[in-house]
Amino acid sequence: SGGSSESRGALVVLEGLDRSGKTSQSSRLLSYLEGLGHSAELWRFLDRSTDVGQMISSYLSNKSQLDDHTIHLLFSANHWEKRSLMETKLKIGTTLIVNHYFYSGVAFSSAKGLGVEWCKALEVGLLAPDLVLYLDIQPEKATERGGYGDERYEQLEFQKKVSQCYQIVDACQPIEDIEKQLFVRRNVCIKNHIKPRSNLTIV
Ligand code: NYM
Repeated sequence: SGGSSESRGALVVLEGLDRSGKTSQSSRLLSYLEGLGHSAELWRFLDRSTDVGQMISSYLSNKSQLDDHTIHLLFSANHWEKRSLMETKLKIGTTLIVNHYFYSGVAFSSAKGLGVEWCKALEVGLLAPDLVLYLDIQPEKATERGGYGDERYEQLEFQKKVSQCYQIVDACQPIEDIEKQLFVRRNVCIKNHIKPRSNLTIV
């Protein structure tokens, strides 16, 4: 039965700042799954193989200038243009391990000051992951890992902002501060009717 939760592949997302180790871990995960005889593929966003991906790539390498909203729309379009292939693969039983997804879309764009709700709205309707693995690294530590390249977002000050926008709650803060942050997030979830997932669901 095509889309049943038993036969479909899983959508596994690795998230985290640049140089958090997503690529290394996802290729290890891929080998592991293949070793167990699973059908699995490694994907990444941004996906530079498409026309939209090329536009984003040229923006990131400072070859073109784009307004912040416009680049967010392009990143979102890059997720959307892969949606149907993603769904097809999952339905035929292929597990997808995906580096960066709309969480990065929202985190990187809201770090520039765009409204979180505006950023999120464009991603509603994409396929919801079954599992999100967030690789937590301090931005300062990430720069020590061989340094960044020359892409636009690969700068310490910006990565610090992005890391706050991923909304990971630091459990070492005062108890009232943690509660306050969880309260906001919980209410966002309730408002958006987030439910437990079994079959393929959409955001
Ligand atoms: N990025 C990635 C975004 O700003 N928005 C998105 O929606 C996604 C998927 O693009 N610094 C950022 C994160 C990276 C950059 O990704 C390029 P890659 O595949 O790590 O080179």
